[in-house]
Amino acid sequence: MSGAGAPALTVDGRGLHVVVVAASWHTRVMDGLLDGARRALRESGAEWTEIRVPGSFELPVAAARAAMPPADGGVRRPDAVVALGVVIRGGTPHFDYVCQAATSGLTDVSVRTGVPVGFGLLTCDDEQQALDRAGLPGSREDKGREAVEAAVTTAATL
Ligand code: DLZ
Repeated sequence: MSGAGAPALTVDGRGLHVVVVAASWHTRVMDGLLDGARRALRESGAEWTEIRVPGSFELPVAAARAAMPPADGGVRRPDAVVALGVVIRGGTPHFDYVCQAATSGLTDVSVRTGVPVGFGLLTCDDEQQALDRAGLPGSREDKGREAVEAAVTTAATL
């Protein structure tokens, strides 16, 4: 984890199954977030599957489906979900609506299901802010990794 006051986590995901839900807007940043998440999952020993959706607005419904699979579908309920997306401010209030919907929707999924949801949604004023946090070569931070570390640690603790 990074930032003032961030904890150093020991991340052990052995025996855990994680679903990564990822939006598709802003390809370069998303590639960084996904690679950071994959590296952290691999290092933790967790198994994972990935679901891609078009935009960040669609992250909550994908997280809900993942956390609440149909009872008779033969699908294992995951131990954690990790949501990855990037929203960049434009010239209209659309940014605020997408950020608010994604944030409250993901919180709702987590609290209602009891499945930890790692919050890897970047909400940025411009692309450079997002690239700085994308876990790419030259980035200051790796928010994909951080979202995995938080979700896996919480799942292993509960
Ligand atoms: C429409 C839209 C816009 C303008 N910007 C973004 C963005 O920066 N990041 C993102 O993940 N999604 C964006 N979207 C798409 C919405 O999330 C959503 O996919 C559409 O409104 C269709 O429901």
